[in-house]
Amino acid sequence: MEGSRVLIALGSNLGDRAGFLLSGLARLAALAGFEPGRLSPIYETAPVGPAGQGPYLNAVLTGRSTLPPRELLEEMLRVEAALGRVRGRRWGPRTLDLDLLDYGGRLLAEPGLTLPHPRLHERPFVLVPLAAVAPSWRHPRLGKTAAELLEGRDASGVRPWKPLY
Ligand code: PH2
Ligand code: MG
Ligand code: MG
Repeated sequence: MEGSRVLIALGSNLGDRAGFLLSGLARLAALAGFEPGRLSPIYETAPVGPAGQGPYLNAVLTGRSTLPPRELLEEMLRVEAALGRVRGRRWGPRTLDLDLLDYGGRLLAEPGLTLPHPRLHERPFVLVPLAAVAPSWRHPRLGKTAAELLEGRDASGVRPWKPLY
């Protein structure tokens, strides 16, 4: 497949967290117009946002998309909904969150779709798996790699989760 290289962040902190991440991956892989590349290791991460929610599992997936960014995003939202995502508080607990981090290095600022993802550069729970799976990727606006963006940040809340095999 041709298409554009994309990066997707996966997160879950409710129920069978690893099951949601892997079901999300399987549903993304089944989309016409999206081809998965590599999945990072899974990390267990301290929740950022409202208190009283449990720890997350987070990972980052690389892939290629022939769907344009908005259509890919809509498919991602459908996958979230199919896996039981109910939208509540901003940054509150969720069965599956899929965030489009980057779409071929494009810069975009539209309602509901900012590229690259506006907070990725300040979130160790994204940067650690991103650095593991796409070490040479550069932030299209800031010009730094994920490893460079991580420098000086406290990533102590991000720990490797138990290996799946
Ligand atoms: N996602 C959020 C809010 N807070 N914290 C962690 N550790 N991991 C997440 O994926 C996460 C979060 C909003 O999407
Ligand atoms: Mg998110
Ligand atoms: Mg989201």
